[in-house]
Amino acid sequence: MIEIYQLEECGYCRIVRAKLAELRIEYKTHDVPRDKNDRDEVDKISGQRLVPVLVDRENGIVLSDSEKIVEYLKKNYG
Ligand SMILES: N[C@@H](CCC(=O)N[C@@H](CS)C(=O)NCC(=O)O)C(=O)O
Repeated sequence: MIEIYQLEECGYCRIVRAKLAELRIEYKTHDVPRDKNDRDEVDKISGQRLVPVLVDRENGIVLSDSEKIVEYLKKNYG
């Protein structure tokens, strides 16, 4: 299942959640700490500390940046 590292109030994360909903993709969320200094798990997974981050384990994909994530979802799940 697709996983998203995110914050509920983050506008970029909202864009990604909206695309997932539009494409009717099931996903699991991981809410990250507000302070990016506390986002060691995000850093370990993606090499940076901003959210959203998408993890698509089935396809071995880890993506950060909402625009890249939306493009990936459209191309692969649209
Ligand atoms: N260009 C990135 C921007 C992501 C971004 O700025 N995320 C914010 C949350 S909305 C963040 O993680 N900020 C942490 C910080 O800068 O301390 C995208 O489109 O995903």
